[in-house]
Amino acid sequence: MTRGVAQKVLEAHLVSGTLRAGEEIAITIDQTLTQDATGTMACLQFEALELPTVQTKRSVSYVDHNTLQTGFESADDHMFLQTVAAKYGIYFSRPGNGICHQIHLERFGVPGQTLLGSDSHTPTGGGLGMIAIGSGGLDVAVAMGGGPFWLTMPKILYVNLTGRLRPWVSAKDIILELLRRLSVKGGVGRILEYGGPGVKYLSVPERSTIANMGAELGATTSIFPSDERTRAFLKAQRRAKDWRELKPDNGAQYDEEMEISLRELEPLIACPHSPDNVRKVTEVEGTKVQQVCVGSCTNSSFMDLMVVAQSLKGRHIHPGLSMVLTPGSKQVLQMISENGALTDLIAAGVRVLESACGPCIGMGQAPPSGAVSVRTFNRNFIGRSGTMDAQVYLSSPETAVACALAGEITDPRTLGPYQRYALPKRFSVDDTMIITPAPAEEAKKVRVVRGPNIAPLPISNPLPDEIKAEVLLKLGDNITTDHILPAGAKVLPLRSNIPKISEFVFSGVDPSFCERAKAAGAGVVVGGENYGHGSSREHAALAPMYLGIKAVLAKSFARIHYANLINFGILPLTFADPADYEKIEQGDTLEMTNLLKTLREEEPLTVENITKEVTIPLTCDLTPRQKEILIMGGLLNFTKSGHHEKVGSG
Ligand code: MIC
Ligand code: SF4
Repeated sequence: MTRGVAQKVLEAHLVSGTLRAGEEIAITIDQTLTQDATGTMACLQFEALELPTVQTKRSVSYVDHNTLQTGFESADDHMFLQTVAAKYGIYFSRPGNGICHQIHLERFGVPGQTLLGSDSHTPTGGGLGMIAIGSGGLDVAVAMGGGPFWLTMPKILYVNLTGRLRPWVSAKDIILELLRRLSVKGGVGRILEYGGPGVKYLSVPERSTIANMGAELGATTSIFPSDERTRAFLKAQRRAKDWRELKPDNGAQYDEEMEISLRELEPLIACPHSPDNVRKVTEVEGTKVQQVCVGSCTNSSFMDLMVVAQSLKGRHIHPGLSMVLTPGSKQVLQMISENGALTDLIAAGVRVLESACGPCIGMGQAPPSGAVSVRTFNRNFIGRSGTMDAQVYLSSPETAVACALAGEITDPRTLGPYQRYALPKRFSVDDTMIITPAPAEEAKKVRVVRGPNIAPLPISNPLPDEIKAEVLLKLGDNITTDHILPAGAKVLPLRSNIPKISEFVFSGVDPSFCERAKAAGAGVVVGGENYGHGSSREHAALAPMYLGIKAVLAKSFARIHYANLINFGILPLTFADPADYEKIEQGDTLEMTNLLKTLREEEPLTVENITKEVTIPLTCDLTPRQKEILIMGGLLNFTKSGHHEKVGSG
């Protein structure tokens, strides 16, 4: 049997099922990653499992999202995370050390291993040849406890890269081209495996930019082979011993294939308000720009920042705009400081912030009203920047710096000669901002510090046999988890406090939602296609659960959110006929009876619209394991009951 890279890594980790697209499989997890905005919940959940220590090869807890510390909340969360890490054998990356995905590449990722992270951009690790998957925090907590990760085996889409990029065209343009072709739904149920003659021209950070934004395609993950370029990267990080080769068999077979000719690509840009609204930069040239942001886990590597610094050297940003920079990690910041590039950036008028997510998650630097902001980030959902009517564009660092100099959207090819920055022979390695777990004896003595912002985990109840509830909200297609539960400087510090954060559920869509849900006591939400795409935040399931949401009815769901709904005992239901979406209005009362028997005996699922007097057939794609989780009221109850060992070969 001839296998590709993804199949090889999955096969080596398979503990249940067979690698046939559509089948439920379980894989062992070598490494986990959490970040502060999802990590406090994951840690509370891990504590609830009552295990003495993590069971993975390596678990790392990062602080990168909530570093603004506008009040005591986030600082308290950091203390909580640090002490939990010390107690349970988790590496702790301190605030200021940088963005989880960037650091994980630099210091921890290992080709051929599996990584599960409570952040949707965890697939960044695919640039190193890992099967790296984003999930809700509870799935990560279970993996930290040694449990396998369950997923539906995706189709494998082979992306054959041919030729070589031309000057001023970079890795970001490759993934923008994929988004242009496939859309934000195009990767759902797929792993993207990259290969072909073009791969050897891409360094690990470039590959990781592409793998990172596979999340925007809705893909389960993306993976590159591990080759000499991978070895060079690990060697430069002084981790040559972590390298192993990983390549597809000759004639490897894939479910689907496509080709991208790198030579033919031009600078691309995603226009407001979706990462797949991609145009050629030349098509939107001349649009005035008020803000340029460089950074985020997509484009904040040393090489990305060097392209920007070199282009700005001896020049100044346009007076009509503000430019901010968030380096990906302390390593990157230190290196641009050591080689003088930081001086060039500062001299050019760039506002340099700390190494963190920052403006990418709306933690500061909200653009002015109605402003155009060009960002090297990965998401431009409406309002995510902190300004509801801002027009956010996503581009490569090359395009961003061209815009910064001209004050308007500009094709970087106008900037003159281009020097693609080569991978340094040596990165500056200094792990002093990573706290290594203490020996078990010492760890036992650690007292976990819980500030007042850390509220206890809300309890989810077993599934009732009957649900009768009002449709509290009816929404359209492509609802993101940012719609369901926004982030930003006001809301993000409340991630450890479900009662408080639940007040913001759907606040950008319908500010009365929380109050109405509380008054109703129970409710249903109706959505269109690809409901819940974007961030992995399980709060987008947990907080609605807290408000009494019993079911979400949609035309289709995004993978991570679907799993999160199940994990917190909310029924994710799909219309058998998408046209039936029209048969429900906000305010209607829906009823489902005999649920337990229907689920267990695989009888046809229907929902009764009592208001409209119609019966609506539903499809049930739930696996036996997922049904059991729902019936028990969520994954925590299920795991604690020891069920995960019994149910599920699916
Ligand atoms: C994001 O980019 O939306 C985030 C913030 O990193 C999220 C995680 C979160 O909401 O905490 C993600 O991508 O999963
Ligand atoms: Fe942080 Fe932005 Fe990356 Fe999310 S997408 S992990 S907020 S940098």
